[in-house]
Amino acid sequence: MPVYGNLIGGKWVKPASGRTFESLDPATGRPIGTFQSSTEKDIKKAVSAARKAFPGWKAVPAPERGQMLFRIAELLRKDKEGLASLETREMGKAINEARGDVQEAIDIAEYMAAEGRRLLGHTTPSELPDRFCATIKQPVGVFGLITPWNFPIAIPAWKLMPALIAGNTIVFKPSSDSPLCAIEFVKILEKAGIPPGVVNLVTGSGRDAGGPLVKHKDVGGISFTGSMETGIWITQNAGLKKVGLELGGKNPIIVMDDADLDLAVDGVLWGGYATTGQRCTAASRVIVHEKVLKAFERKLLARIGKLKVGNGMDPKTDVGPLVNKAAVDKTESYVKLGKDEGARLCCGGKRIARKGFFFQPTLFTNCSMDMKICQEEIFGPIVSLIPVKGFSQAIDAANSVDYGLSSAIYTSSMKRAFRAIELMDAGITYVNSSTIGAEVHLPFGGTKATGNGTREAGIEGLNEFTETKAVYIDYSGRLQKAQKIK
Ligand code: TXE
Repeated sequence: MPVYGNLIGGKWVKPASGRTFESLDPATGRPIGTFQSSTEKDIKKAVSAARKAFPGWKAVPAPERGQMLFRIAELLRKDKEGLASLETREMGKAINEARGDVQEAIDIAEYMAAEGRRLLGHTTPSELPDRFCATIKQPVGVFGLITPWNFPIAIPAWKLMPALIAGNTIVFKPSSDSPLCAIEFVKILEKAGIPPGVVNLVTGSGRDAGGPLVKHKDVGGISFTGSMETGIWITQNAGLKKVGLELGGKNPIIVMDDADLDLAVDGVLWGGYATTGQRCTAASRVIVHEKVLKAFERKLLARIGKLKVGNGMDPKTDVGPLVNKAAVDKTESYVKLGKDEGARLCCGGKRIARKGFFFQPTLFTNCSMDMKICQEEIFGPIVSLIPVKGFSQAIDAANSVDYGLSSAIYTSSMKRAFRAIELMDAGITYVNSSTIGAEVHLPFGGTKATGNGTREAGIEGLNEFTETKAVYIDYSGRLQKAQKIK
């Protein structure tokens, strides 16, 4: 079994604890590698290496940093197939989707590389004569990145690329369910010429490695994607650091009575069961106009019956395994809860008796918004159908959860589409398209419990990783006082 180290100050090293853990292939339950169970001591070393590297990296002109990001994109492109296969082996998603994950990393690397020639501030007039006013973007310093396993290359790339182009140095703590993807990704950054100490990688548990990173006084910011519980813990323990949080969703698709039902079925299948429902943007609630409920349910059931569940490496697989046994247990517990709450189980509902962590694509109907299966993030292949009487009830149902990440409406009415864009309380709204499929040049993030207002990707994605400095240059040659002070 290969044993992998941490990357600290440009060297691959073993942790102070001497302890290790294994990452499993969720399709077989077999281990694919042994990784370091790091602790506070390792985090301290990594932060110190990142601190040492910071002045040098900040001094590299941003366009030159951009050249390195372009090289990263090129290397990712060359190794796309290898990385996608690794991803499927380590976290289970269907190979075609894994390719999409690597593509997203390529896209964000190129997008942020080009930012090296922009990183725009703005100029603005002064209230005084002979005074020039502008803003510039500056790096924060050492940034801690804490990531989940569901997009084990794209999410780290979404954080690393803007952090690097802005001139920050990094300590990256990936999920213990996808450490090998993180390691192979970081090796590509090394190959592209990112100097030693600029990106450090420390594997280990959330408590023993993630916690000390969040609390470290020399870390200027934390960017986190994961569960709401951990996100809340981070805000309570990060002190005055800059914190960016992306904490998932309970994303609705509204299907109106004037919708193209076949198109809506395509959207629900893709949004609800792709990545085995383990996307923060997964369409876990489908709010259907009662007039078309029966027809929609029938069409959807027929298509769910055709989904092929299996090892993600098989190109015919639609639905891969869940990430680990805990995820299977959690999904199963929500099936029981749904039945107890009075929802009608239309199909699925059971773990699949074979090696690995497989669960049947599951559909509940007759659901209501007060049910826990309609309120809580399950992160498994469960979709709930919620009947409504009309548009305003549909909007109320869509908005009546704690989260506000993605949302969608299927309708042929322009008026309803624009109303929904206005009224759905979410960071993202799709019209006649599913809740998943974000593009890297648009901002990604949500309202309410989905986060703390930060956005990733797009131009807005740079704000999380930069400080904005206001600059005043007086060329009058005399003391000038603002606010009309004589
Ligand atoms: O998340 P955690 P898990 C949701 C989803 C899923 C559930 C649990 O509902 O079923 O969370 O998944 C690190 N200090 N999402 O257990 O625990 C941890 O090591 C610092 C939604 O994977 O939040 C990992 O690197 N770090 C989601 C990362 O946080 C800590 C994606 C995420 O782990 C820490 C994933 C601590 N105290 C899960 N505790 C989305 N938004 O897409 C844990 N970590």
